[in-house]
Amino acid sequence: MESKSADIQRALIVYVDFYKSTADDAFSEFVQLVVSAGLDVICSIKAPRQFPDAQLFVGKGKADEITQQAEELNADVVIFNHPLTPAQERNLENHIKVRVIDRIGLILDIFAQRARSYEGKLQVELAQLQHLSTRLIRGWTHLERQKGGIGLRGPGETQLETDRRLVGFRIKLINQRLDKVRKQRNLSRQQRKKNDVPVISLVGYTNAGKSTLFNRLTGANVRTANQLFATLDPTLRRVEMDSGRNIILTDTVGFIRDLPHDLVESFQATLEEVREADILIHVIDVDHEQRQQRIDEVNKVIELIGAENVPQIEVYNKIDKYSEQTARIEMADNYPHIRIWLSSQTGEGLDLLREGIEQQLRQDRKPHFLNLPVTAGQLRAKLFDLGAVRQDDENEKGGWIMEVELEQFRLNKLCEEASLDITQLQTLPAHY
Ligand SMILES: Nc1nc2c(ncn2[C@@H]2O[C@H](COP(=O)(O)OP(=O)(O)OP(=O)(O)O)[C@@H](O)[C@H]2O)c(=O)[nH]1
Ligand SMILES: [Mg+2]
Repeated sequence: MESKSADIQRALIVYVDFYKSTADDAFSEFVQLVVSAGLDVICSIKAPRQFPDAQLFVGKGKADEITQQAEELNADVVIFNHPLTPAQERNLENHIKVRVIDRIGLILDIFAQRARSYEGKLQVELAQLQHLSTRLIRGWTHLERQKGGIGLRGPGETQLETDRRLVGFRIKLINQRLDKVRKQRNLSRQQRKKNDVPVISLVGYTNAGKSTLFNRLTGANVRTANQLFATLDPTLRRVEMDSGRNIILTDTVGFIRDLPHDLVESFQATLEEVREADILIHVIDVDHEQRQQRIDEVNKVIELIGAENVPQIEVYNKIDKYSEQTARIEMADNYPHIRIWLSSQTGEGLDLLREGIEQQLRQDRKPHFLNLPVTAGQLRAKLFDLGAVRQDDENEKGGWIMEVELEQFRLNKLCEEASLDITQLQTLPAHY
């Protein structure tokens, strides 16, 4: 395929398959990633292997084949579907004489193209610099056709030729700036908590339909696209529910299998919204063959950021693609999660979701009876701050015996923050 625009880069993609079983889905996802980065796939080469070669990742014969194809087809870039070590990347570039990008470099490039907010840009730059710092030693002079474009885009661009020390300095600076943003975020979050506005965060695999659902529920106009990582920066909107209760809904970056660890680290600030949420709406593409695998991947990231105890509403989205599917609500396998089948596109089943959200919010707020030791003064003060205390008496040991009303999830979190074991504190109403 001839590319029409001079900006579009011609990519030769190399798909190395260690697993075979997941091959089809993983391959098409890889192609989708490359296309989402705005590249033209001119050729794909598959390479089944048992384990990666230490020097070239693929075998010598395969590397020769790639070199020949890249030359013949005039490729601008060669992209691998796996992470490469800095040495492998360098060796491959020496061999092929064309820029080589690995899966992480590719995802980082998409992120750099999408980042709009100050915070988003900082986060991407941090991840790029961390990725880069291990690669700086190789230099860039071994490539003849060096130009901009993929892997050289975004905030990290000017840093390419500087040395490690400077990069380290820059990383420190960005971390300081991100710290500031994070503090600001914490402040507004505390304010929201005080106002008792529950926060509900949309999470899910990339392209599952989070932004489409967000727009449906809020009337907002967040960009949606049949593209991986269409959304990068988080968006928050206040929504009034039928009962008159306000909630805050957040839309954010999607997840993908083997999300680079550095990336999750740099996106901590954004993902904190997820950890601190009162409810997660986990959006799932019902249409997808690898549905369960994707659900597991998302739950893995949720665990990684410490949000595994937040109650989930599982939304099975895009039911309009199947005539036999109808909108419905059911209990999920893992209580207290519920599952709702709907279509964000047609709006069918949206009323069930609204109802489910209200149900979940009501259900979660219930009385707890606590027997607090004298060392739990701070926890007690926080419970008062939240307006959760119904009754409060001293116990015989100088501590307190209390009745409080709040969400189980919030209580768990407060106890965790105070390093107290909730099971040791809970008591029965009869003892009260
Ligand atoms: N048929 C159908 N398509 C849908 C539905 N919901 C979303 N889509 C399509 O799915 C694609 C992805 O939708 P988005 O809302 O951008 O997905 P996202 O989860 O925000 O994706 P990222 O931001 O890239 O992580 C778009 O082409 C939508 O039009 C639905 O209910 N039915
Ligand atoms: Mg989106």
